[in-house]
Amino acid sequence: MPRVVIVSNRLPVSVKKVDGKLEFYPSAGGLATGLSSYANTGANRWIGWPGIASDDLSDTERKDIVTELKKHHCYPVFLTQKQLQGFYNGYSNSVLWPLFHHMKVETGDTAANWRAYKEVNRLYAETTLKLSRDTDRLWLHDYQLMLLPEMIRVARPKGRIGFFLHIPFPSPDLFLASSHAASLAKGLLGADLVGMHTASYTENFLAACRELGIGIIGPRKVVLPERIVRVTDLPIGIDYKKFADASRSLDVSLEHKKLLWKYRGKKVILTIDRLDPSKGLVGRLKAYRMLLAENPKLHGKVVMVMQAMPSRTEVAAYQKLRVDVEKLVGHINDQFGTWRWTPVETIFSPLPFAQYAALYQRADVAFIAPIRDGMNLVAKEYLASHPKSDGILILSETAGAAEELKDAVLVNPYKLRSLVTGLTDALSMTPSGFLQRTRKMQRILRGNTIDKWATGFIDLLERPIPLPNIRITRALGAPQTAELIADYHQARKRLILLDYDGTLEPIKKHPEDAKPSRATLAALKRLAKDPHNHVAVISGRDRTNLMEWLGSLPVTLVAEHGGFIRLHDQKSWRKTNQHSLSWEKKVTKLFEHYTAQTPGSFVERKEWSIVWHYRSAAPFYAQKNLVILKKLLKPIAEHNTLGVVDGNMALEVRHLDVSKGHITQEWLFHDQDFILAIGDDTTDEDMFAALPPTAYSIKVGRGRTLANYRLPNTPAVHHLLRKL
Ligand code: GDG
Repeated sequence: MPRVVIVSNRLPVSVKKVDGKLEFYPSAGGLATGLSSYANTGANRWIGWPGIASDDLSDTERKDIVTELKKHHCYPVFLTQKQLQGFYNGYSNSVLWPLFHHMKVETGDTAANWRAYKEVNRLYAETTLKLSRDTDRLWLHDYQLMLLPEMIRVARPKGRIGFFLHIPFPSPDLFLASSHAASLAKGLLGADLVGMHTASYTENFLAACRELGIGIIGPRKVVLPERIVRVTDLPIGIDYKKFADASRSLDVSLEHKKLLWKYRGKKVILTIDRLDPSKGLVGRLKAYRMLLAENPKLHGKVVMVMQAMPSRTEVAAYQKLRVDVEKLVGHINDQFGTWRWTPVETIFSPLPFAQYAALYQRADVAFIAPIRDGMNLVAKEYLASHPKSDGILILSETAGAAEELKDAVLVNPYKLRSLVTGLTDALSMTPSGFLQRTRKMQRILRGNTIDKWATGFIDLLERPIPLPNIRITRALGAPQTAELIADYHQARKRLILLDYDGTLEPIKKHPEDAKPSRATLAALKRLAKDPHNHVAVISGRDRTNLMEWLGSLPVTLVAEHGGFIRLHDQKSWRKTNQHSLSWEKKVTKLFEHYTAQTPGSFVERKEWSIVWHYRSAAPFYAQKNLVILKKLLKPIAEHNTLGVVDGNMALEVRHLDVSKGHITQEWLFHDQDFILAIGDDTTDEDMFAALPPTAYSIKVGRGRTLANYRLPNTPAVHHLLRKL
């Protein structure tokens, strides 16, 4: 087995100085807790920062740290106060963290912080290269080290490099708003494998690469000129047994007994988090306050235990959060508390395992409502801590964990009412009423432990990436254009196939706004006038729409991606195929369900297909539900030979025998000596695929394609058409 070298910002063992003496202790936080059992095997190494600034250390102390850490297979990267300020507090936690959690970036986006981020990533790269061999598998972690894969790749072109992002990958438009988006994305693409917790995060990343024009984007991969990068979702698991068996330990059962006595007769609502703005602590307190205000009968019967481990205490937003949380807790306790009852109890410090494991066990309800969270291990640990399946979990639908734990009481953390309803529901349930749901979630967690996750990642890193079947597509430059024009003029029987939206007219937010411009009408009229030409506009639009806009022109119109045709010299339309649409009901129901959950999206029903448009929907919900919809549609599509096509901000389901490819094939029997086909989206790929190699096929814009040539945009298409 090749050796694995893990690199992360923090080591799983931290150092602090107490009364001038070095003390070593386990680091808190998701990654450290999760991977330490995997890394402690001795065969592997872990490189990272030991948690103390190097300015505070003498040479001897540094040596002592190196020696002690080596016993845990850990190797330190020493950082100065100044480096930590710019790289960690500045760029990582005041820019990347809020940006990736869809929160406002208020401070930190300065040139100096970005410089520090690059400098420290370089330091990690140098240390990693020094402490690893060419044959090692390098596993790099998280948002603090996004430039690291590329930096290592330059020095080690053949190295095996994996990267895992523990936080969400934001919606592409938010990510692309960062002036460093391209550097960050390219940084990640230095890896062979980029892993993230959920499919919607990987889709976001791929969409961002597509927008940036980096490589060719395939399903779960980015094809670069020299390498292929696999991009996959691999949700992190937990050490299930550790929590499930905790009650067998004497320490834990002692703590549990104490809690049973302390909270006798009360329902305990538990929150455990790092004290972090993304965790939604203020929202949870407000919801609890509203719950108490609306339900006097709960007074004295419930208690909220809020453990919030201080974190990133040098960042202003985190300092403010502590003040806000304490203030709100004070208000709630003043407003509702009595001498016998404190409605909210807080613990602002890390706890030993026995104490927080006991809290998990005692809690009737875990109230986990982050605003956004890569995964959230606490939710999983809570469920594992209830072997009798008697715990009730409230979970934000915006936490990565919600994609696996669908049976939790799901809440929308942006809506106070949803949080209050979640609490009310959870408190009114009996554990036995919730038993089946908890059991189901526990089964999922037992099947995906942290060990399986880690070995799964390394196995995937080992696996070769199959080369996709991609034709080489060149830009249609001046020499190619000249050749095309010469061929056009020599030909006597020409076929010109033009897509409409995105090809003749730019894509508009509302499809009805994309009326044909004067240039489009003039180009079509001029081309159609030549008796040697057969011009067809092949569109996804419906017949009425095409008739209204282009019906007066002597061009062939093809509606609904090949479902209907009106020939240039005829008035009426004909159906190109006869198929029953028995699948329609099922698909419509699915689409309608997810439209309700994706504000701004809508369903369009065409004669041959059903389309879910999400261009105007909130990107977070659109991306998330798009992934779910695709999964749910797969079996229906297979059973009914349907195509599920990713269009331009739209998902279309249609019969496979109805496509631009089929209609294109119908025409190819007419011995044309010149064929030109231009299109911009995935439905046009069917048309390109059906063409003979001698045809000129042109893809408009970026993205993977079967076309031979590429033009950048609609003005370039018009420029070409004018030359014919
Ligand atoms: C990042 C992502 C993702 C809690 N209290 C104590 C303590 N903990 C441990 C818990 C849990 C961990 O801390 C917290 O993990 P989370 O996943 O909830 O959150 P982040 O720290 O933000 O982690 C997150 C994770 O990475 C993994 O990929 O899930 O989305 O933000 O394991 O048990 N540990 C100790 N004392 C405590 O008082 N020792």
